[in-house]
Amino acid sequence: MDASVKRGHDAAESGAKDRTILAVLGATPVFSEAIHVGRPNIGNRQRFLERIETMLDRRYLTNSGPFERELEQRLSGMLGVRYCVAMCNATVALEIAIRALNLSGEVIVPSFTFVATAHALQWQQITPVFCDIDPLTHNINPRKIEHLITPRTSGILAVHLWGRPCAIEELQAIADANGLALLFDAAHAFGCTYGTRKIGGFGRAEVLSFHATKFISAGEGGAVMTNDAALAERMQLMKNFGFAGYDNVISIGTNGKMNELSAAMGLTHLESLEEFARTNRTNFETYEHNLGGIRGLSLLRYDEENSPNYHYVVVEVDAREFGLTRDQLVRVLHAENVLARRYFYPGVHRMEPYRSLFPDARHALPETEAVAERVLVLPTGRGVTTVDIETICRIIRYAAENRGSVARALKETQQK
Ligand code: T4K
Repeated sequence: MDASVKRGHDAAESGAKDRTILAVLGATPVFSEAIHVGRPNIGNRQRFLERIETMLDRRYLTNSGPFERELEQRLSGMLGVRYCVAMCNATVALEIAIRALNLSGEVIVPSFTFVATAHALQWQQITPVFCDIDPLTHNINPRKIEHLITPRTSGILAVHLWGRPCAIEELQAIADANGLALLFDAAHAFGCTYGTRKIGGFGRAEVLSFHATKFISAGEGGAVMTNDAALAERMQLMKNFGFAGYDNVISIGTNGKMNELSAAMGLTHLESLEEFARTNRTNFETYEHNLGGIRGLSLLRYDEENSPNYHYVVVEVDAREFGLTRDQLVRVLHAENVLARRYFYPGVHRMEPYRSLFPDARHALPETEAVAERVLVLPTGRGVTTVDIETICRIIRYAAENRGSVARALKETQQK
């Protein structure tokens, strides 16, 4: 047994009443090594290494190589979407999709997302107009969109946060009624569905991420999925400087290509998708079982109907009920080497350049502000064991049971 895990066991068995059990109260951290959110899932090493050998043998490393094209075909087939344009990461994929869709002026977007969603707009002088979320789903609230539409609005960029699908039909109806393009940031939603239909085929296009921390990773990587042939063609051109053949540049472009190393990793990891999904699900269930009954702590649920990938384990801390704030709980966990993350705190509208550009944005985003204060993402994936998770849950339970002494200890260390 791994030493850090054994320590977790020992700590767990010595009982909840022991007030010195938590590192913030003076104990040794339960985990000797950091337990991360976002540790990459690693698939079959042998298959990956074989692909690398093939890549080296054929001396084809990038620029629409065989692995990149194979990945595009695999993704189109898997998701039932006509075209897939693989890219170097989801941020560039978003930028290219936005440009190829001719978005301009203003685009409505949630603020409760990773900053890349808004940056992809602002990067090309399009104003992100932040829309509040539904506190239950954490996704953009369709009922808050219409009053944000102005003559300058060209689109809606919605995010399937945590892999849970947006209210897609309502969003499409609003987009249609107002002549807006609907684009989805599906960075979290690979493998998920909206009812029986796979995420990837909705709106004008959907953008996937294959970053190291994602469900299926290519190290760095992304893709745009679309059923629109002309759009796909524009994006294929744009991701390769606008080249339509040797010496023939027919549009503005950039370098958005996925290299063969990443494509080889993406293909390999796709072969382990079922296994990764099973691990995520088991981890989620372990959290569910072990966090049950802690007042003021709620685990965000997934709807089986939407084939969740369970890639994010998200809890919400109600400070009044739990007895500690979310940030105090973060300090408790970090002291134990559990690097839980406050995604997506403090909300994009509170990050630069948006904070300076739109200093009053928060007034229209009460749910975003409240959720960003409550949410905590816990470690999962193949890098954590069931025992790790049980130990993390015990730490949280102890913290709740000893909230008074924990709060005092945290205050003292803050004052020092
Ligand atoms: N849209 C949405 C909704 C997104 O969430 C993202 C990315 C994007 C768009 C843009 O996609 P990409 O352009 O990245 O394809 C991480 C990821 O870097 C980012 O991809 C992801 N969302 C976001 C949710 O999380 P950070 O700043 O938290 O990354 P970092 O370096 O702190 O990594 C997280 C943890 O993972 C660390 O504690 C260490 C661990 N880790 C990380 C890497 C890279 C490892 O153990 N091994 C690794 O190789 O943003």
